[in-house]
Amino acid sequence: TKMVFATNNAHKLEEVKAMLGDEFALLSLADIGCTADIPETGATFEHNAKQKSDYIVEHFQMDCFADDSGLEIDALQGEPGVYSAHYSGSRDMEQNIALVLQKLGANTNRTARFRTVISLSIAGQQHFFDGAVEGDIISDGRGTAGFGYDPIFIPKGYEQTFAEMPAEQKNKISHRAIAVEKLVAFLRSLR
Ligand code: ITT
Repeated sequence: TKMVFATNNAHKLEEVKAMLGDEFALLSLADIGCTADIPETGATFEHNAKQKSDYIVEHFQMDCFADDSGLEIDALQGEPGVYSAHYSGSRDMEQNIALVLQKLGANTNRTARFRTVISLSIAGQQHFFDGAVEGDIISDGRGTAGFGYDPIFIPKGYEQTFAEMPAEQKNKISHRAIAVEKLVAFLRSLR
């Protein structure tokens, strides 16, 4: 049986498909003919992830999961956090990155983390899986791979930004990879 991955973000879909491989079949929102802009109005990743998976359960009655994620910067009291996708008021990532760098200015505290919460609804049951990766925000973006804030984030213990790494490497160590590993372990335990 196939699960819906409730995302409108093509990069997330591509990353998660690469992580799952052939073991679990996914349907995208396009595959099920869902064109809605699913509301996300909560103050936490958990709340927003569950809103997205609940929407699919309510309207399509299918097993599904959703990913809510973002970048938490310590010197900005955890912002952009749940506002990561439209921090500047627009979804334009050049503008969002520019705002983050402007707010950080010359602050020497550059520590941050990416967080993902996955909300899974399967057979009427609700489950959450999370992942985080610590790192530092640099002052000038580098690299063209990945998406979102990847050009300004260097994971701890590495020298390249997520946007400089090959996708296979980001997909081994990312916040999303950690959450998806937990999801996969759970799905295997159901078999
Ligand atoms: P869906 O809600 O449709 O899944 P979205 O892009 O709106 O897609 P979120 O609400 O979870 O997703 O917003 C997360 C934002 O955080 C995303 O748009 C990026 O700007 C950023 N982000 C999340 N994961 C990231 C990653 O792996 N690398 C870089 N930035 C990421």
